[in-house]
Amino acid sequence: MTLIEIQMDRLVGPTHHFGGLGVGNVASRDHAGQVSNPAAAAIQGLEKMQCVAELSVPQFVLPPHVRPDFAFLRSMGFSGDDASVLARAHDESPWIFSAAMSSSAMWTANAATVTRSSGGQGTRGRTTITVANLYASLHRAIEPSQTVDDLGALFGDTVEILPPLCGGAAMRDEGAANQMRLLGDSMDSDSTERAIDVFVFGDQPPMPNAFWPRQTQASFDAIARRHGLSPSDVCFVKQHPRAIDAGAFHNDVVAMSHRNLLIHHERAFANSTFSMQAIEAKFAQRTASVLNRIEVSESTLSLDDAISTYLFNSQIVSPGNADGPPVILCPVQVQRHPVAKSLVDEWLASGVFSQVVYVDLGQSMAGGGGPACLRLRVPVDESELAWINQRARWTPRLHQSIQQIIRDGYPTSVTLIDLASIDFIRHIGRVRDQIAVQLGREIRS
Ligand code: SUG
Repeated sequence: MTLIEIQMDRLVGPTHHFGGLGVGNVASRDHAGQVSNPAAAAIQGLEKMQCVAELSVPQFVLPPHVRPDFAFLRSMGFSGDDASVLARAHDESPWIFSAAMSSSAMWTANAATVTRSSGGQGTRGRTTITVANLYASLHRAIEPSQTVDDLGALFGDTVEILPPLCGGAAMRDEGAANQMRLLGDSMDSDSTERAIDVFVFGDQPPMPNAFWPRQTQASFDAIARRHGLSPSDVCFVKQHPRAIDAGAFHNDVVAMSHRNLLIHHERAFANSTFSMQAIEAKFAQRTASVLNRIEVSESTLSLDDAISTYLFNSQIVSPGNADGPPVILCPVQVQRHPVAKSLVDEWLASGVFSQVVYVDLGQSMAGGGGPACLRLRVPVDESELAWINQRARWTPRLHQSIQQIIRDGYPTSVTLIDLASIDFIRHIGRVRDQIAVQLGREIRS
């Protein structure tokens, strides 16, 4: 039985703004303080979901997180009624204010690490999810509790959802953005897919000079253990410190994978030759098949150009209605870059992909998030698929209703000062709730 890989995207929220908050994220830094367009951002994300769903890939939608996080603001010492909390936080600590307003949960690849274990400890053959703690940055560290609720509402008991790792900075974890699940063609005797999970961390020496690595080896070690993964099914690989320094704050900025395909930049990994041999050997041993690994050299596409185009953050999906090679969804920035585009053309010509779709995600890209950042992949079997909350599944009808809510209620321009208005916050709170209702969620007052 082949598993189906559902795609799960969280809709961009109405407080989407350019706070410059992303640690080691050059796009986020370079756009700090610019005027954002939440309506355009949300429509761009929705249109990407449409593209995926029209390839007959099950696409699910999560509602934006509730923002601002008033409980967080109060815990930071801003007291009084909601209007005073807003005003004080905005005036006294724009950084904390911006974090409490952030729509960063839209980058769903960071929501969790997802495995389908062939190991022991009662998790065999079951999809297991650890919600990421996102401890590396303030605005993202406030995401996990709502994410736990959202995943529970979406999946019920269909998958096992584990709480974020505790342990503070030593256990900082950014989820599937640093995980590559590689799949062989064959199955085990009990119909479990043969797969290995590659976990990519950044915190061991030699360390980057400019930026703090966001993922620790210890966190992935713990996740592999709690998910019951057997050592023969996992590889731990270190990010290249120069990649982190150039702005590859997550592995999925310099490497992409889908089933038995791994495409990466020459400078994605430390000790690259050794690490890649280890992955290939483990993949061959575990899956009895050969990994299709494509390395893009620095002389072909520099690390800086890889990061500015987000080529490696393209989203790869296998259409549900056709056999054959997968489809690649690339940011339009790839199409505009002659070398990056010629690489995609080469991969199309050689049959690595059957089709390319260029997507305009300008608003998300300005915060450092491309197509792959916006989705979490979750493998499920057919009966499990039927148990997922179908109200949250993308359909043309859901698209229409959400699009209408965005057009009627989302702002088209936002800077930090706009977010300090209590009337504005009450308005966008109602708009966010309308979306949640469309997705089958109950609204708590
Ligand atoms: O964590 N940007 C996100 C981008 C996450 C991209 N995800 C993956 N690569 N999978 C981050 O840095 C920007 C927020 C701001 O600038 O206000 C931000 O959080």
